Amino acid sequence: MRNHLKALQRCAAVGAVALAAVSLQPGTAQAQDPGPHPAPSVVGGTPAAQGEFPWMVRLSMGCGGALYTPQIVLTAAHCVDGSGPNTSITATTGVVDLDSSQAVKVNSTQVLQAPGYNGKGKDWALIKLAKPIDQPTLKIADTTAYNDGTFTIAGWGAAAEGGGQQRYLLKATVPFVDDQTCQGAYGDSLTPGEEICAGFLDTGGVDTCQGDSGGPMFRKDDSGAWIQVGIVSWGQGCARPGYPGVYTEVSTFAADIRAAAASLGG
Ligand code: 4AZ
Repeated sequence: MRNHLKALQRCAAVGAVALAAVSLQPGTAQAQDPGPHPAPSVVGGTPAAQGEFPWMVRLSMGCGGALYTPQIVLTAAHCVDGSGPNTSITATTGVVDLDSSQAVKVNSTQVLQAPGYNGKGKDWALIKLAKPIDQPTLKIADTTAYNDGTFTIAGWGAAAEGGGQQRYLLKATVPFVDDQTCQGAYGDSLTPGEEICAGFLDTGGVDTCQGDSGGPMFRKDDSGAWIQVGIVSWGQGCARPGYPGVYTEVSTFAADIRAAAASLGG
C-alpha cells in the first residue's frame, strides 16, 4: 500500500513520459508553444532572469539537474534507469528559455545512480556529459550547517498539479520544515537522515512539482555563494497545505557524490 502511494507521489522518468503523453508534449517542453503569456512553473513561482542560476540543467526525460562539475550533472536517482554507459539523455544548458537558439545541448555518456537506491531515500544520481559546459557550477553542502532557513527552488516543471511542463525557468522560495513536522505529514515514508523538507506547511501555495524532480534546492552560504542543500525528490501533490516538498538531503551524501563524480572522471 505504501509502495503504491509512493509510486503516485514520486515523479519517475516514466511519470514524465506519461505526462508528456497525456498533454501532447513529446519528450520535453520544447515542443510546446506557451503563447505570449507563459504560465509560471514551479507552483507559485516567478521567472528567473537569464544567467541568474547558470548551473541549472533541463534533462530530456523531463527532469531538472544542476552542474556539479562542468561535465557532471547532479540529479535525482528516480530520474534515471540505473548505472552504466548511456548516450540517450540530452542536457539543455545555458538558458532560461528552453526554445532559445542560444541553448547549449549536450548528450550524456554515463549515468551513475546512487548505490543502494531502492525508491526510499538515496535519491541522487550523476550524469556525465559528452563535453564540459562553459557555465558556473553549483557547490554542494557537505555539512548540515545550511539545512535551515529559506531555500530557493527552480525548474521547468508543472505550475500546478497535473499542469504542463514549462518553456521558461521559474523560481520561488520556501522555508525549511523540520524532520518531526515533516514526519507528521508523511510518517514512515520520510527517511529523515536522507531527506529534508521545505514548504509553507499552513498555507501551501509554493512548491516544486512534476518535472522539477532532480533540480536543486539551494541557498546562500555564509560567504554569499549559492550552495545546494537539496535535490527535488517527491511530495504528496504540489503546494498542498500540510504536505511540504521532500528533497534529498545533499549534505548526507556529499562525500558519496564527490567520490562518485571522481569515479566518472570529474
Ligand atoms: C514530481 O513528480 C514531484 N511537491 C516533484 C516535487 C514534488 C512532487 C512531485 C513536491 O516530480
